[in-house]
Amino acid sequence: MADAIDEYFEVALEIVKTAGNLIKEHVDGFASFDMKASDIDFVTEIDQKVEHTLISGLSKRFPDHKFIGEESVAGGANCILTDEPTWIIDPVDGTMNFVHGFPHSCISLGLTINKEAVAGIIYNPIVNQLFTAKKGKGAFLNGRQIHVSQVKELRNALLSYEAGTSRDPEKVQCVLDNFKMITSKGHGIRSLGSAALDMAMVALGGSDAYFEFGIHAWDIAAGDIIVREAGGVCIDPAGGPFDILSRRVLCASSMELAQELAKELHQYYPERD
Ligand code: LIP
Repeated sequence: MADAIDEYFEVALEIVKTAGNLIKEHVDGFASFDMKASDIDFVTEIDQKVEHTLISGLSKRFPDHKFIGEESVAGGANCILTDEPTWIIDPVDGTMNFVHGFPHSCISLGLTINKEAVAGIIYNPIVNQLFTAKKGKGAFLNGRQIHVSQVKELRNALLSYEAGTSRDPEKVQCVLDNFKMITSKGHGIRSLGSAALDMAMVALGGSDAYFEFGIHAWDIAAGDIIVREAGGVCIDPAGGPFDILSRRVLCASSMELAQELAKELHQYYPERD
C-alpha cells in the first residue's frame, strides 16, 4: 500500500505543478468570474481549467480512481466518498483572493483510501509554497519537514478562521460570536481566505488552530493529512471525530487545545456534502 501511495503521490505532484502555472499567470487578479451558491462564492475559468488538468492527468494514469472535484460537483456531479482511491480536488482554494490579486490561493489535492486521507498536496504557486504529506511519512514545506507548534492553551493560541461564502444570518451571527470569544480568550485572529492554507499554517506551526463551518470536503482533504502528519489533530468543532463530509472542521496543534476550543466555540451545522 505504501509503495502505491508513493507512486500516486509522485504522479499527482507533477500534475499539480503543471496546473499551478495556470494560476501563476494571473498574479494580479482575475476580473472575470461567475457566482455559485451565493454572491460571494466565486468560480473563474482558471478554477475549471485547473480541475480539468488534474482530473484528466490523474485519470489517464489511474483509470480506476474516483474524483470529487469542487467544480465538477458545482456542475452537477455527485459528491460520494467510497473506499476506492479518491482524489478530492479544490482547483483554486481561495478563489476570492485569486480574483482580487491577494496572493494567497492554492491548489488543494487530497487522496483518500478507505475514506481516510493518505496523501495531500497544497500548492500556492504565486509565492511558491508547496505543502505535502503522505501517511506515516511526515509533512513538508518545500521539502523541509514541518511540525505543529507546542501551544496547548487557548490563552496562548493564535487562531485562524473564516467567514466563508454564505450570508445566512445564523452563520453570520456564529462568525461574530466566535470573533468576540477569540478576541476575549485567545492571542489573536487571522483570516487567510483559503481553508487549505489555514490548515497548512497550523501544520507549519505558524498558527495554533483553525476552524470553519461551511467548508467542503475539497477544502480540507489535503489539509487533514498534512496537519496530522505534522503532529496535529483534526476533529469536529464540537469535540467529536472529524467527518470530512460534515462541512465542519477544527484542527489544532494538540488535542488539548482542540478540545478547549471546541468547548468555547459557538456552533453552526450546515447541510452535509
Ligand atoms: C473557500 C475557502 C475559504 C472558505 C470558504 C470556501 P474556494 O474555498 O478558501 O477559506 O472560507 O468557505 O471554502 O471557494 O475559494 O475554493
